Amino acid sequence: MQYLKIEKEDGIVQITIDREDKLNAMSLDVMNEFISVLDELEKDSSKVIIITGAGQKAFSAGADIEYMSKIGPTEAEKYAIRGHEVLNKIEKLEKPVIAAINGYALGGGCELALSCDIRFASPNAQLGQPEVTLGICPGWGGTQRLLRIVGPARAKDLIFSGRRINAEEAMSMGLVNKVFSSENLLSETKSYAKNIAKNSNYAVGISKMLVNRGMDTNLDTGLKLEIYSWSL
Ligand code: DAK
Repeated sequence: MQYLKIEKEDGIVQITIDREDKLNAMSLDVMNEFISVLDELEKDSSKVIIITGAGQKAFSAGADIEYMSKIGPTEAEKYAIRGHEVLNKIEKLEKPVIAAINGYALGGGCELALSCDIRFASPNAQLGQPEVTLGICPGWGGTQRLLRIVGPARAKDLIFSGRRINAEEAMSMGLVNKVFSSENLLSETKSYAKNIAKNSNYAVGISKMLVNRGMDTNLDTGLKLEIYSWSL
């Protein structure tokens, strides 16, 4: 791995996007490495995954603008699809994934955090979907996942304006679960992950699936899925 740093301890896996000089922007190489790691995590005995960014400044400043400005249509399509594959894999992974947002989480960086189950942030975090300011619309699920997490009015406010919000505002709208000081963000996230890891992997995984599926279905179907999960 060149761009992802992987640390494993007691069933907790920390994935750090390691491109500090580019504010952890996610190029195609970063996305390809994510696929390899997630493929492994689907099968191994790890219990909880934490995603964060290297350094003190950024979780991820988003898709790699420099890379996007240089590629043609074929690579652009590959890049777009890859991004969706990564975020879908995170969402569908039958293990909790926690984003530890230690600075900028913009565009694709915010969308990466949205695909996680829980979001913790440090006070210097800045979240936003600035794509419209670049003449594009969010492309890695921002319109859909943000909608489901904060509701249509807030999602439209953030997407139409492209404005950045701080950790406190993000928490007030349910976009961030909790704010920890920059020094404690990772240790608190790990200790939270360790508490989850004490529980049944199977039960936590099924619960994740049920909540996720429940957001996209009606109550009757969601309740039937819950009943069905007991007999699995
Ligand atoms: N990509 C590539 N490099 C980036 C970057 C990014 N997103 N963000 C920052 N960098 C690089 C800078 O170019 C700079 O590199 P050097 O010049 O030093 O080589 C280095 O990181 C440090 O950045 P700054 O010097 O700008 O640092 P500042 O503290 O002054 O500013 C900033 C921090 C976060 C405010 C600023 O860097 C910034 O505004 N960055 C861009 C943030 C942004 O707009 N992010 C959204 C990207 S668009 C789609 C799929 C996905 C997407 C769209 C479509 N389809 C499927 C169609 C996703 C789009 C996006 O994510």
